[in-house]
Formats: sequence, structure tokens, C-alpha cells
Amino acid sequence: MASINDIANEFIREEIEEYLERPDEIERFIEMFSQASSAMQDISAALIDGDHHTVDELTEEALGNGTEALEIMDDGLIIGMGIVGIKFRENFIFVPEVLACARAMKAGMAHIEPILSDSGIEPVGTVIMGTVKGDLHDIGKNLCIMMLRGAGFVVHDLGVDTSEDEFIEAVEEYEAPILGMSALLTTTMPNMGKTIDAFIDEDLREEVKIMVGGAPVTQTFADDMGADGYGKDALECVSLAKQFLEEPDEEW
Ligand code: B12
Repeated sequence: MASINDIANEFIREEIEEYLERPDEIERFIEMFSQASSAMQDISAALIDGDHHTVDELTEEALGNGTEALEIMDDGLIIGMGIVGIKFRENFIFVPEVLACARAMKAGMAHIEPILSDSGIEPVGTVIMGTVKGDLHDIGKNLCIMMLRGAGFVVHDLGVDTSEDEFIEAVEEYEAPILGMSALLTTTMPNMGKTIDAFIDEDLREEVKIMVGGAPVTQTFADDMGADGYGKDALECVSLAKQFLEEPDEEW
């Protein structure tokens, strides 16, 4: 088992000691950070600090040094956002600070987006993606979109706060066989189910495979609302979309 001293970055060690209280979370983050390179730890530290200039510079530098875009996304940006989430949950920081961190995350994503989205392969299928009504969180959805594009999917991004009608109109307009919905709030998760019901009411449910995701969403919740698939991260989002295309008539 790794120890806190296996983490090279002092700022990260201090963040863990000062803000993490649950033993399982302390252990999980020590494990993850100790496995990340010191360059990735520096990116995480800048993100946690809400410093978008430094995230911008360090991401560009890491790519220039040959670090894979996926490694930067997983070991730099997403782990850092995990610490931000805990500090927010425990009321150590508030919306303005989280917005600064989100801006830093986006500064890093701006560099890796063209790489992950540029698959250079023939389009394999069309996906509609959006965050559900009432919900403004888009970082996770945008990561999924990058990865889908990188895997050759054409993705129409409906953005945030997307109504049932907007999802239906987009699926019809683009004749998309796949729809992905994201929700980060327990209060907006039910809007996924409402959207699925709206597809049933319009007699369009058989026309589209529906996948759902977002931090509070679970496989059980997805099953209960009648989604075709649930993905815990952007990689699972891509593999679900691929499965939907490969076996369009299978049960998921
Ligand atoms: C950043 C953030 C914000 C930013 C959002 C900026 C932005 N542009 O997105 C801001 C500051 C605006 C914000 C606002 C609010 N937030 Co907020 N926010 C977060 C935070 C810290 C991180 C979310 C994030 O980006 N995670 C990183 C990404 C990479 O992870 P992800 O979104 O889960 O996505 C991954 C997977 O879930 C999956 N995935 C995502 N979508 C999809 C879709 C499909 C189809 C698939 C297959 C997979 C998939 O793949 C992604 C990549 O791996 C979370 C904490 C947390 N633990 O999630 C709180 C959190 C979600 N927020 C919370 C709250 C309460 C709010 C506010 C209500 C706060 C307030 N008082 O105003 C508002 C709500 C605004 C609104 N109407 O939406 C709570 C929700 C609690 C709850 N029970 O519902 C959380 C959990 C914080 C907490 N208290 O613990 N927030």
C-alpha cells in the first residue's frame, strides 16, 4: 500500500492531510496520486488551486514532452477534480472556487480535445449528447464527447439544461441511433427517466439506444428508468456506444 510520502507534490500532500477525512478516500487518493507522474501531480495541484494559467501551461508542456492525452485527462485533470469535489461536498470551498477549478479543467481540456477528437477514421455513427434539464454540469459530458469523437463518432452536443423536446428533436433531425444523457444532481437525475418516457410517448423509443451517466447515476437507477446502458466514465461511454452499433437489436 502506498503512503502519503510517495506523493512527490507537496501541495497535494497538504491538501490530502488538510481536507480529506474519510479513510477510504484518503487511501484511494494516496494510491492514485502516488501512481501518477510528478508532472501529472503538478497539473492536478494547479487545477485544485483553480489556476487555469498554470494548468494551461503544464498541459501544453506535458503534451510537448510526449505524455499521452489520456494520461493527462485521467491522472492530471480528473483526479484533481476529485479532490475539488470532496472539498465542495464538505463545505471547505464554495461555488466561486469550484468555478475557478472548472475553468482550469477546461483550460487543460482545450489542449487534449483536438487530440482525443481527431480519430482520422471514417465516421462510425451518430450520437446526441446533452446534460438534462435543470443541470448545468458539463465537464464530464464534454469528456465523453471528446472520447466519442476520438473513436470516430459524429457527436451533436446539445449542451446543458436540455429539455425532453430538445433531445427528441435532435434524435429525429440527425436520425441518431444513440442518445447519451448526463446528470450530476440527484434532483435532475429523474429528468433522464422523464426523457425516456417522452420517447415512449412519441413512439420513438425503439428507434434509439439510450445511455446515461454522471457521478450520482448508477446501473440500478439506469435499469429502473429503462435506459439501455449506464457508463461510469468516458471510456465506458465509448464502449457502450460501440456495443449499441455492433448489436443494435440486443438487450442491454
Ligand atoms: C464542477 C462542479 C460544479 C460546477 C460545474 C461547472 C461545469 N461547467 O460543469 C458549478 C460550480 C457550476 C457547479 C454548480 C452546482 N453544483 Co456542482 N459540482 C461540481 C463538482 C465539484 C465536479 C463535477 C465534475 O465536473 N466532475 C468531473 C467529471 C469528469 O466527472 P463526471 O461529471 O462525473 O463525469 C464522468 C462520469 O460521470 C461519466 N459521465 C458523465 N456524463 C455521462 C454521460 C454518459 C452517457 C455516460 C455513459 C457517462 C457519463 O463520464 C465522465 C468522465 O469520466 C461536483 C462534485 C462531484 N463529486 O461530482 C459537484 C456537485 C455535482 N455539485 C453539486 C451541487 C449541489 C451544485 C449546485 C446546486 C451548488 C449550488 N449551491 O449552487 C450547483 C448546481 C448548478 C446546476 N443547476 O447544475 C453537488 C450535487 C449534490 C447532489 N446530491 O445532487 C456535487 C456532487 C458536490 C457535492 N455537494 O458533493 N458544480
